[in-house]
Amino acid sequence: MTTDALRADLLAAIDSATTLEALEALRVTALGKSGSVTLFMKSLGGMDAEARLLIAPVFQALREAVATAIEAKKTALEAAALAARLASEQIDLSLPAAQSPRGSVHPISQVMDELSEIFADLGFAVAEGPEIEDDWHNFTALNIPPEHPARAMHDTFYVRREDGEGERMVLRTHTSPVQIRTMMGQKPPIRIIAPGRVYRSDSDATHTPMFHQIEGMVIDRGIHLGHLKWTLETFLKAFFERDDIQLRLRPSYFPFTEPSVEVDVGYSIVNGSRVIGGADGWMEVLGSGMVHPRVIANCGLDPAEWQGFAFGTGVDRLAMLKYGMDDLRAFFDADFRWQRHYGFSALDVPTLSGGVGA
Ligand code: 2NL
Repeated sequence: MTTDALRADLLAAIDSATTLEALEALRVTALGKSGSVTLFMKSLGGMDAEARLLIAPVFQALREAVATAIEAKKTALEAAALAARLASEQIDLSLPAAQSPRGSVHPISQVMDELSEIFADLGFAVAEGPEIEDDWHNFTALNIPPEHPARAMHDTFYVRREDGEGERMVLRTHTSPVQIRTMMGQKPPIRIIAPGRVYRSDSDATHTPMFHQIEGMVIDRGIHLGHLKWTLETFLKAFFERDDIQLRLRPSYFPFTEPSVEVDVGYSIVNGSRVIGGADGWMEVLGSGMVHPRVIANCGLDPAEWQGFAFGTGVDRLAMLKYGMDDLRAFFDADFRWQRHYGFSALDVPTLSGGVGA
């Protein structure tokens, strides 16, 4: 074959290659060790010097033309492959979200956000602390010394360190240690809420080993039961979004408050189930009281100068009451159908102006 014919054949084959693999096979056939172009180059060695001088530039031009054509085709095929991949991986960010699976805000998160919004408006900051606590912050500082019968009431989970060294820790049984840490760490006046996970070794239809609590505390000069009652009434009206909320305060006992007050709220029966508001009966929703002077002293404050009130309640229970769920365990089952039914839109941020749950 003449070099002109070979050149025409190879350039046509290169031009019609559709994949990088086919092009590479062509390169080997032409420019490889025993490729057709290579064989022409090798034949130069058998020529006399005069002929070689004449013919060598022709062969070199052939090799150059084929190599250049392969390189150009390779670049084009690679560009086409990239364009195809980009097209197949394209996401249309303007597609409506309703066409994709949607997440939702869990009712517990929603209620915690509502509570934060309501108490922020009353001047309370949100405080947080560790879920693995030491005995002093969870019990002793709260006027629950070792051997106190209230410790048995708490069904505590104990955490032993692997190395067996140091103090035995507990999973906090309430969020009160957060208030203890706040009193130790900053000067009054203090107005905080402490929402979060708490743990008790208890499990049945109405108890889960992990649940959510919110506590609130005010420490200032001249604080009395009247401040407590007004705050709880204002909070409950905002949370349940109605004005006909009736409170009944009953004397009670907690080691960390004196006096201690249990708060019942009036409910009415609507379509056979209890709804907060009205006065068909009373339901217990909060525990509270005046912070025990010994707790204030344990945190390094003078109880003659500083007084306070505190309260606590279950977030899961508040959510069930407000949004009409009847089984606590469904909260933690991660059942997508339940979450879709009871969940909230991520864009539905609670605001006082919108009615908190709106
Ligand atoms: C309930 C009752 C309550 C408190 C929590 C508290 C915290 C400190 C000092 C005094 Cl640091 N008290 N918290 C007070 C009364 C009741 O919770 O039934 N919780 C679910």
